[in-house]
Amino acid sequence: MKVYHSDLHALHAPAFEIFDGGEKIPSFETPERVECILQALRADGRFEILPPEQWSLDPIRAVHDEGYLTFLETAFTDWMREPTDYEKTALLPSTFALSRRAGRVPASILGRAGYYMMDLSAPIVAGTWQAALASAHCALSAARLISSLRSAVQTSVSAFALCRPPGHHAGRAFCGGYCYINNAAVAAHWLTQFGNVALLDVDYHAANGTQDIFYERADVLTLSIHADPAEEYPYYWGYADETGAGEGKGYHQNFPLPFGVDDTTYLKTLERALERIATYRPAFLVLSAGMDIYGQDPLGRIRVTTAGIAEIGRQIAALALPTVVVLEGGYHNAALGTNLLAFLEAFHAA
Ligand code: SP5
Ligand code: ZN
Repeated sequence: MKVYHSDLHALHAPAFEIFDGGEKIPSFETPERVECILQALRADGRFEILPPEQWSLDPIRAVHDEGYLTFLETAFTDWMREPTDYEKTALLPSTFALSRRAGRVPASILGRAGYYMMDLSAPIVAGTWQAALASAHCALSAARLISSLRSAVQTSVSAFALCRPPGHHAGRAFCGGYCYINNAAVAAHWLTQFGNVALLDVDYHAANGTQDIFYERADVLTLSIHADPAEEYPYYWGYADETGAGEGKGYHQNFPLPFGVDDTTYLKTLERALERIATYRPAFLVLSAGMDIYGQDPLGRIRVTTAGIAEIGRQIAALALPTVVVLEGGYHNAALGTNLLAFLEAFHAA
């Protein structure tokens, strides 16, 4: 299986995040995550690790707001230019734009940070923009590969985008939850030039950014299985009654799960999601694959085992669709490689 990976991910390495209760902790989302995964992929021997291709900004502009992208690109430099009596390593706001009146973007860098950031777990550091771009390029390159192979071969094809930073919490005009550019959404939109796309998100957290981006579209069916937002981050999206709007009515589906669910319950829920995808008959599948559903994950409270993760992969692969697997979360570094190999096992070409 081909894997797209860029060394540039390491340019994004925030030293901290602001956790619950305002606690300043080392970021859970680290460059080491990718090192763990690469090590496992190399040891397996069946993966061909490739750098992403060059891309213009157009496919990213197609799903993100222009002002937001400019903010991402320039925010760190603008922040560094602000005179402060302390040393700056990252940009985070201390206010949030609850009313966020469309178009009224403050000139101040801190004002813009509050406008475009949904929480305190997506600090912008020196290399964030470059790393986020490279991450999106990995997803796009994987999408191009499966779109080109699809016409050439009979069997379904898959590729893995080793994306970091992750993307599914990033909406059209906001970052949050370690996410800046919505890699899976960028790939899914790019693929719509060839046919309809289903985007299934199995990360532990609700795919709020993906939901935001495609909520009014019928050409990308979005589904997310996750911990109940009534109890878990991202709290304000991911409820079962959010099913799309306008043209997109009926083309978004959330599957909130209570804390503590095991493999059996998870797989039953997955079955419902897969039935919906089968009915939709997409030309492509984009998978937002977060490994934080794993029972031992430090951020997760769902009890899926490594064997469960393998079965989830098998069930999804049985759709036999050309598939881009996009990495999202997963913070139990010691098990990350093993879990990802288990998940990808069924996607290797027969
Ligand atoms: C891509 C991804 O997985 N992002 C996750 C972002 C989570 N942000 C942390 C928010 C803090 C939630 N507090 C949970 C309490 C756990 N006991
Ligand atoms: Zn997650």
